[in-house]
Amino acid sequence: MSDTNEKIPLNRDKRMAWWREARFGMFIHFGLFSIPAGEWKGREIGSYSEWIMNKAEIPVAEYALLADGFDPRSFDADAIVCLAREAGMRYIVLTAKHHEGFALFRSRVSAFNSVDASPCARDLVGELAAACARVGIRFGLYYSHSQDWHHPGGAGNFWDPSQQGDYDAYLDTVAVPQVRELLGNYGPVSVLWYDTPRFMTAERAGRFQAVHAMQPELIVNNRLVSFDTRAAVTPGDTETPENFIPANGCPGRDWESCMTFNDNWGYRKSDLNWKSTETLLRNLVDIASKGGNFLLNVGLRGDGSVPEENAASLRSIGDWLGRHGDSVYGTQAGPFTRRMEWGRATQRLNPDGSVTLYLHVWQRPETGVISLPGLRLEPLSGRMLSTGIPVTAVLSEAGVDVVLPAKNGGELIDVAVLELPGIPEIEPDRPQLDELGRIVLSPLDAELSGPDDAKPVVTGVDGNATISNLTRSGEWRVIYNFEVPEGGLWLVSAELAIGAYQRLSVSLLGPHGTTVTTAFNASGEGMDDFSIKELGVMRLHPGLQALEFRSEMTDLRPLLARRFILTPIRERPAS
Ligand code: H79
Repeated sequence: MSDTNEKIPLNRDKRMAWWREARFGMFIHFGLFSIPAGEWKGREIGSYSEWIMNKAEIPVAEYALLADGFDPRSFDADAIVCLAREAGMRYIVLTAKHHEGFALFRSRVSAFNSVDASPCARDLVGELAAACARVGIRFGLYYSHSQDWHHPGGAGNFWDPSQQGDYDAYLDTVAVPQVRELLGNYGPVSVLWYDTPRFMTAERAGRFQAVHAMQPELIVNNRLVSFDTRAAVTPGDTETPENFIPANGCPGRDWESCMTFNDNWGYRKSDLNWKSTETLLRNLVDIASKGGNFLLNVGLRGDGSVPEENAASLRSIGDWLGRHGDSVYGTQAGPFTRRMEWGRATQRLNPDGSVTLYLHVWQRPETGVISLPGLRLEPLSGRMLSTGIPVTAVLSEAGVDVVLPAKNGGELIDVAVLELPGIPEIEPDRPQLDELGRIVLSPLDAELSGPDDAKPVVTGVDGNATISNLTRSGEWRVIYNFEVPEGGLWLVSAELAIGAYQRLSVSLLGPHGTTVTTAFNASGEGMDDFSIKELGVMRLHPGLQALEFRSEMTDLRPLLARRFILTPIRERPAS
């Protein structure tokens, strides 16, 4: 009886096995905030709808009255689980308690919960846990452990003095005991999703970690311990980039991009800015191509129902996954070092040593030929995943060229499958060096993303290739992946046409979606023609790097970008 001791958590690889296959999960935000749905006393309250108590500075006693009207009559756990399954999702994470402090489960340590404080007297955590168990979908819980705007001492409530109290006492009498209830009362819990770890020292985190042993298979995210110290203490099992996809994933770590369907986590009545099915599917594929999972959020309405727009979109994604699941579930990050304009790749290592390469084509070139740069291995065979139509792939000067059949009009993303005799070794990108030893990044090398109605686009060819439609700052992303031949200081300049008062920046991105270095430049007085602007100096390490270009505009001003040029600066040898 060696490894049957429940107190010993299974090692990470064993615990993560199902999660690494799963690729796609459903986040559910539900709480009292779902009732006002972004509006308080006839006034639209900005920022996230689930932050309404904070943003409208609603007193604790007044906010608690919402519980009297909490009536999730359309919360149907079986229907939600069924929808998640139809969408091809493999796990669900429900907000058991968000920052507002209201628990969606029976709690002995606080009556502020859906069973004791609301006439509905329902334990929604229990209902969803049971529904998940019935169909075998993994069940997970979000728990706001540090921020709690209701219980005295909980972090984050700056507006209501009646909520003041001792933070450690709050942890010991509310947060830790509630996590114990969640892990003890509902059968298997696969994921515990902490959030906003304000004030969470290693010692405080330890009080929660002691409880995790109740669920030996539990996967815990990286938000238990404060971000300054977590790397030293415990990084958690998963990185959790929020509302973005890191350019190079999170090398060496399991990771999951969580994302909103629109611009709120909680339901907001006025927010109809739903991402299109195509965007969501691209996100899923982009994330899979970098080895991560996609946790897509649904904000339930006040009555517990799923907005129809979300349900329809989820079913379309599931429909596509029904035909293309092989290219997503259980696959690994694609082998290519360079982003390719036509789409994204994933791969599967087969037991016999061969490799199946999946090419997700979301922008079919007019020629019908896509190239796989740096691939020096002749494919054994090729076919389209959903139709079986054969695909030819031939070695070219730069790698392998794949000749696609005509676009399948019925598919949002076509997938071509190549069988390779072994693991594809990708020749590293040659740095794009010009004759002066400078790295020149063309708009054609940029990875562009943004919301459907504000996506950067490239027009023109060669030296005139220009990134335009850079309108709403903070919403678009322009990222360059490139190889640095030599470490040291580099001057970053860019060929830009810019309007007045723009603050431009380039940031070197770290491995986990962090910013390592930033160089800034404030612009001239008026809109000008293209000219080379020096943005600043950065220290670059040799090897693959990702650079992000941004602007901070106060309003809509024109901005056009051409080449980015990195010039090595010779440092004086230290004397
Ligand atoms: O549950 C969702 C968010 O409510 C929660 N995490 C996701 C999964 C979250 N809490 N805080 N944050 C995310 C980031 C902090 C955002 C803030 Fe703000 C910026 C807090 C104050 C300024 C956004 C804008 C929230 C309030 C105003």
